[in-house]
Amino acid sequence: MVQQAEKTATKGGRPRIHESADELRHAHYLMVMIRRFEEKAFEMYTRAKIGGYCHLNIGEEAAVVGAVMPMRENDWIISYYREHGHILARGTEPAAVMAELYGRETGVAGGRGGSMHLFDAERRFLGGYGIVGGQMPLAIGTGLSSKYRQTDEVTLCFTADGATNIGSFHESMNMIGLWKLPVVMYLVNNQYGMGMAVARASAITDLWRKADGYGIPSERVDGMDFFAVKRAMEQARERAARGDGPSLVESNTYRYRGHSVADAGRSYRTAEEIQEWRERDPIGQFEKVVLEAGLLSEDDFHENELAADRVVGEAVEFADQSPQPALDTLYEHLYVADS
Ligand SMILES: Cc1ncc(C[n+]2csc(CCOP(=O)(O)OP(=O)(O)O)c2C)c(N)n1
Ligand SMILES: [Mg+2]
Repeated sequence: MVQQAEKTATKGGRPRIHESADELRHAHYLMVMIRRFEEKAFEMYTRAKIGGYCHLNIGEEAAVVGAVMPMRENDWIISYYREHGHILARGTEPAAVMAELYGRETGVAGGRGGSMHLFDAERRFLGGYGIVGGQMPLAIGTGLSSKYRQTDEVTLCFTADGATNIGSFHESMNMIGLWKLPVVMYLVNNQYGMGMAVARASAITDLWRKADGYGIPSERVDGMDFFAVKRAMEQARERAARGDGPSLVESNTYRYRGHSVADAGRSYRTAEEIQEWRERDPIGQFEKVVLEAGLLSEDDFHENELAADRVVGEAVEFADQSPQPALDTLYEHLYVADS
């Protein structure tokens, strides 16, 4: 029980900043760029440039960048369908991501995948999955492979609050815990699965405690605080890399927009609730802390905003000018059995 009580405490206080000015500038740039990218994706969806599904990370920028930044080049990242920011934080070209949303030949998946199936093998970003929970069993595979080959590679597996109620979460956690795989299960709790509040869908609302059943250490962090997320993820990564096994980090955050661009997001939550979370905006908080510490200036932030606008503008131009996949490539990349 003592262990339980300790674990219940959300990490209090402001974690000390150990990043260099360049690292902070980069973190800020990524968060701002992701927000601008997502705002643009929304706009382009409403202009019918983007079709299919489209789930945005607006509001989740600290939860995303703080989790991806500590990962090394040879680590694996597996995600779900709300992953535009995840792949952008990994360093994939925004133009190739936007082109994928447009379904163009130049997209990261040749225009075949779209918003929910972003992929970048070179950066070990293994998707992008539309089936809730479908990504988690894959982390058993990468984790087992990394351990078997005696590497110090770690798998960062994104999951989310709604997905913790699905069977594959529990089956994956069991195998990851049993085999002590080098996996960091990262749970983005944005308070809703579509229109379903956590408390209406999950028997317990301390989601990090679901790891207890599998002997996996876990904690909850403030997902609106870049530094809280990054500290927890650094530790979790380190733990896995040195062979001490998996962990689960729950990040409490919020999506400002609806579940997907087709959902106005108002019917199941109040304007006051949205406003309360907006007041703890991850980019605003980051700027305040870093300014107060005298590590970056307003000019630095402004430069990043201009750079993000430019890059996102260029991404849209690139996607607009890119060709559709050629008709005679329709059967490429498919498993089709000859009859
Ligand atoms: C197996 C399965 N069941 C249902 C759905 C429909 N669905 C898509 S997203 C979603 C909610 C998942 O919420 P959460 O895991 O919290 O992720 P979030 O969208 O909030 O990031 C549901 C039920 C699906 N895609 N797959
Ligand atoms: Mg959710």
